[in-house]
Amino acid sequence: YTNLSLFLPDPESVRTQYCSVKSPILVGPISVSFNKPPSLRKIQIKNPHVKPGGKFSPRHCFGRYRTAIIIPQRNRESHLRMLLYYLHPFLQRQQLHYAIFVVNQAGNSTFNRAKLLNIGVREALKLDDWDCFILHDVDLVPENDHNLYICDENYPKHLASAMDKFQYSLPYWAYFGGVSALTPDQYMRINGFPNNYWGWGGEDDDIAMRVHLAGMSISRTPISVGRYKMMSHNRDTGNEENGESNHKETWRDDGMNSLEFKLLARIEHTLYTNITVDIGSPQ
Ligand code: UDH
Repeated sequence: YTNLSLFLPDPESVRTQYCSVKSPILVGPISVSFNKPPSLRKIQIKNPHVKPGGKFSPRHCFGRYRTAIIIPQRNRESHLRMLLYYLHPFLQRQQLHYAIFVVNQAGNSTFNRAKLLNIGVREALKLDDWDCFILHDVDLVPENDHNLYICDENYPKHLASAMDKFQYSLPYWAYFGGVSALTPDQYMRINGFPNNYWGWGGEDDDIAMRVHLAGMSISRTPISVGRYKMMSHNRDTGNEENGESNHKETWRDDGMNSLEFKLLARIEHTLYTNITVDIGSPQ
């Protein structure tokens, strides 16, 4: 899947040096409002330098950081459009070399967020040698572009530290849901995410537990910038509460080393790479 065009010089770009460590074009707080979701065409027009598959490299300097955004998704197309509308300009202002991958669960069996994220990581690695994976819920939009979508080299990082849904603070101290950032090395050290968490709730706590069991801590974006607005939604059908406790004893056997799925399609749309998978159903 390696797309050579990503590495060939863009004839319009003039790049002689690396981008600065801190992007000079950040704006800080962003006003986010969820009116009618824009069409993909409109988003495309506003982001003319995004390449097929949702790939981007800064045009006037070499991006220092290579970031893959991975979004698990089923039946949330309007949320996806709204997120893409805000996320592409946000990532471009951060001067990242990035691509957006949407992992779509086919069929109607119970939703499995964590397994879709594992698949996103595996598929993203076929394209590039990423420095960082951002695991991103489809309904959360960042409200401050100082919330950098790059990894902390020491520890997995939790980015969604202040969601409007939780009055812009953490719902509980160990919360690791919504949006997080791990380097490929950190992801493999925890054996990725559990594949057997079907339905709503709990898998993010299991992941936080894996981080600790693998001898790491969690770093966090300060709540002053880790602000997110959530698009309101009802509980999805096929994502019933699972009521499971954590699976800490199985983390070494259940994860990237046991991941199985059927790749049904991998398509480079104008604003993102869509990966459709059959992940089976709970045993
Ligand atoms: N998702 C879909 N389709 C579905 C279900 C979930 O796309 O049918 C994806 C989507 O990216 C969503 C994410 O999975 O943003 C999380 O599911 P959710 O939106 O139902 O979760 P919610 O926003 O969770 O309700 C936030 C609070 C978690 C509480 C912490 C428990 N440990």
